[in-house]
Amino acid sequence: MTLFEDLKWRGLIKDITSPELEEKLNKGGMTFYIGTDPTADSMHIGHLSSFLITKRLKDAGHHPILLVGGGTGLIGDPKATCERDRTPREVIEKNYLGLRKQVEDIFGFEVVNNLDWYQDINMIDFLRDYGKYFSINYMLDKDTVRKRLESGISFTEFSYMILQAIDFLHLHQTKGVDLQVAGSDQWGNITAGVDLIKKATGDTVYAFTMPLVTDSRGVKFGKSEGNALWLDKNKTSSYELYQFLVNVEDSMVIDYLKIYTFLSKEEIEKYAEVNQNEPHLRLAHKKLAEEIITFLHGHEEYEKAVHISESLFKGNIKELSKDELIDASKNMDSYTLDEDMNLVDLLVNANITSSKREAREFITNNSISINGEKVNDLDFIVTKENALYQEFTIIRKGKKKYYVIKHK
Ligand code: 545
Repeated sequence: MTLFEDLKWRGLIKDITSPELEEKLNKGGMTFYIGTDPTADSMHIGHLSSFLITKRLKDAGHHPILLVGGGTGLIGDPKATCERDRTPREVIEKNYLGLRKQVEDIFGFEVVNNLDWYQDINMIDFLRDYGKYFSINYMLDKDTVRKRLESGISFTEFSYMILQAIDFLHLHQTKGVDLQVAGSDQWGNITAGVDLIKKATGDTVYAFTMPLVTDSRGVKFGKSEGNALWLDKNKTSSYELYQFLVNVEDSMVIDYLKIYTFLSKEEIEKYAEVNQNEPHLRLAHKKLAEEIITFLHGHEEYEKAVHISESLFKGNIKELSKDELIDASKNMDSYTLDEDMNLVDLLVNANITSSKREAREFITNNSISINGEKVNDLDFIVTKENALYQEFTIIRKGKKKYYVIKHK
């Protein structure tokens, strides 16, 4: 398969500026860029799909440049719904540094900051040298802007597309960038750049966007969980990522292997077959988790996540190290205890059972384990000194449900 056929097969092409881009992509040798604004100091799993494209294109002989918008971050890309709050400069700066480090660590590609060239443009130059190329009708016609006319859009956010267009022009003129890639929400901003470059230099440049990745109900990938799934393992541990990935819908797991891994078509088709014939083995899910966690954090992090998952499944709490226990507990309902407490009272106070009667029932029929040991003594006292690392008591109810009791 050619690169373009591979991208199509993986469902990674939504919009494309012109058909001749297919041949240019297959030939290799284009310098391209993708940008991200510092709206947080880490990307989450929803952003990863579009950034993985940079490695796919690099592996096919193209040259990637990553842009972190230290300048555009100060302006704010208009959302379809409402005006963004103006983020304090020091927050943008902190997020910029976090994001820049993250993309450098994960991808290792050249990173640029558009604040570097904006700061040389004064207001008169901006209006004369760039504003002149943008008719108001053209700008009002962009989807995001049009949707915001009702609820209102500031001149600041209205102007955002001009900044992203200046980036494309600047990178085209200084680094020979002929291609910009992004998720589908960026189509208006990207075509503003394509059109500016045509008007200002006569050159033709290219772009393609990727579809938004969702689950079968249309919910953005990774958003179905309560908490965001960050690419920073100090925010979202490999174990939490593992739990999410091994539990994605069976109907979606093969699509996610296409989008989020570099497995070949043949390998993915093998996983599709086993996912069809022996879904209970969850081999496609485990492979998805292995590929993403290994790409992001290294294979030993994946092995640690598997170790935690297997220990919990077997109930062998005591074989977990302290930081494995901390990672495991992030997925558990928790309750803080500031004094030793009778188990029956604790089960009720921590909402593990709905009544004392139910608590006694669970204990009597051996459904409660404390730190991996079955407990059926109704007078059992949960104490800080018996806690793991004097800090955690792990309660298992039945086969699957875990709770962490944190001792003050
Ligand atoms: C700025 C200047 C440029 C080119 C691009 C930009 C950023 C662009 C934008 N992109 C999105 C973004 O999300 C916040 C990330 C939080 C860490 O806003 N105007 O910054 C997302 N982008 C990745 C994909 C995207 C897009 O980072 O393109 O579609 C999400 O998958 O929403 O010269």
